[in-house]
Amino acid sequence: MKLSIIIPVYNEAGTIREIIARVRGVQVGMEKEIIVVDGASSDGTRENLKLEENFPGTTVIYEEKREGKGAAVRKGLDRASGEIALIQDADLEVSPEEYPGLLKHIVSGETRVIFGSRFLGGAKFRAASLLANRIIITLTNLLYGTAMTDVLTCYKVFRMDAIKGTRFECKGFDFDCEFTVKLLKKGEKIKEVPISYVPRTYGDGKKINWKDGFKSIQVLVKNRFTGAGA
Ligand SMILES: Nc1nc2c(ncn2[C@@H]2O[C@H](COP(=O)(O)OP(=O)(O)O)[C@@H](O)[C@H]2O)c(=O)[nH]1
Ligand SMILES: [Mg+2]
Repeated sequence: MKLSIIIPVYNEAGTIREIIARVRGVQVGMEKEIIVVDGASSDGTRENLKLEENFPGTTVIYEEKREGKGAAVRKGLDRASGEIALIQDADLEVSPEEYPGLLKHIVSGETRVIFGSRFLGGAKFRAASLLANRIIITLTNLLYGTAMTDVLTCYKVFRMDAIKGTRFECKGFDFDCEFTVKLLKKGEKIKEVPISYVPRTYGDGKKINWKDGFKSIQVLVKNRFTGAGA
């Protein structure tokens, strides 16, 4: 089996090499490939990626212009050759050392889709982010009859066959909601396990904002009332 790790990155020169090194270092009991998708970074991230792109098992896609995290993840998924995929942000908010704990539930055949839940992990959120996350989670559960505890988590791990035939269109941070609800609509059971999470600040380079929250809400509502599996 092979694990494809997709890393969307935009202007993370300070952390991109460290996160790649940590991803390479973690033992997951299967082959790994790393696919980095750079959204036309301008802060030295590209130069850092040049130093990483020739390592075996590493692919770097350089976008000509920034299209959003969702677009980057989707491009990465198109290139993935593993049976299992995992999304990894390029900041240091979550820890690659948690991969084995996430993967074991997929490898055992217990589930095809697993989310790392920051809420189950007891993470401390900043007030605005806590409110936005809670609104998205509550709305998801109300509209889709689920009991999810985290939706916007970056740690989404899944067998590629679980998304086969599913068409995604969101390009920004709203992709997280689209991904979640399209799988739910297909009848996929999403299992959650606790993960640790150390939020960074906008000063540290956080990019998600309120506009993304509103777009995400639209995606949740729209997909609830359009055709099954659409
Ligand atoms: N390629 C690409 N990556 C992006 C873009 N916007 C954000 N990212 C990356 O997506 C990840 C999540 O971004 P972040 O601001 O930390 O959002 P949060 O963790 O959801 O609050 C980071 O690795 C960012 O560098 C984009 O437009 N293009
Ligand atoms: Mg982040």
